[in-house]
Amino acid sequence: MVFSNANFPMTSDGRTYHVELKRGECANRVITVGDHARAKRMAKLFDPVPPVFEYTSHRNFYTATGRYKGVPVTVIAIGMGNALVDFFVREVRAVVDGPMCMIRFGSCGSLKGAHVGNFIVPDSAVGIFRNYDYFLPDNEGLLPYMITKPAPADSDVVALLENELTTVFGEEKVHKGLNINADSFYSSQGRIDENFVDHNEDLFDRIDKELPNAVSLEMENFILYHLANCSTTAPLAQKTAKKSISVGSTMMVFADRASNEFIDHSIVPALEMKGGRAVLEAIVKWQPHEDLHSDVGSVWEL
Ligand code: R1P
Ligand code: URA
Repeated sequence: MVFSNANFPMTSDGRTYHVELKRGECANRVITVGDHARAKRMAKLFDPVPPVFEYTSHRNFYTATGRYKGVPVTVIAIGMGNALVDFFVREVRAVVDGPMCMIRFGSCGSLKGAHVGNFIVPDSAVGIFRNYDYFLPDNEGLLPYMITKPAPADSDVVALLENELTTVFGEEKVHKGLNINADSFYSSQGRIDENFVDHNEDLFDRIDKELPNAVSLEMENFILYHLANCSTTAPLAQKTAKKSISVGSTMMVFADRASNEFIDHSIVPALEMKGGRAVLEAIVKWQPHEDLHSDVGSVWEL
């Protein structure tokens, strides 16, 4: 592929560099997941018509676009961690006209009350990032982990998710609260690894004190919420400060950090199908207040 523009590389037919989608291949409603298998399972729930458009980029972003109950929707598997969220949000925003709704359907660890197989719907997220400077010899006055201020989800998206998931799984299995987005599955989620100096033995005490309403630990939501809150109305007409991405998320509890239980992976496919259907039901009910990307020439055109 030949790319022009080092600032935001694109092919002559408008494919972005990493996600590799062009206009008309991504819908305004997008569900992002970490795992390809989860995305492929969700794409099986799409309507039979039009046929599902599938694309895997050279950087392993997997996209499926189609319709669910007649509404255009995309699911994208991005892999893990903050950097991949940045690629996904920016490159997808660049090829879609109109307001967007982005929902992450992930997995997480739970801190209190939520058991393996339960669902979390975070109304906000903070980041906990390893403070690399602390691990250098002159670390006076530094802490080994940095905690950001919270970034909020959109209350309408949170309510849609909560409502659909509660209907399917029952109130006792759906938990709201603050999510922690760590930059590692290990050190900044308080896991002890004797092969490395991590200085994280008291991280859970710090979380208890500083983030008493935290319910979950995962690796993408803070960046997703942050970028959505920084979004503008470009590329339509001219750039304004108006936010153009509505955002929310839900995660299945894979690790109960209080009891030290981890999910039996044989139950994951069924849980993902049931949860995935609830997420699709939520996203198609999202109400945009402006025109969406034209159907004409798109992969979801009927
Ligand atoms: C770690 O196992 C991964 O699982 C969670 C974390 O956020 C991280 O990406 O989410 P996904 O299952 O969506 O990847
Ligand atoms: N994903 C995470 O990031 N942490 C967990 O404990 C489980 C899933």
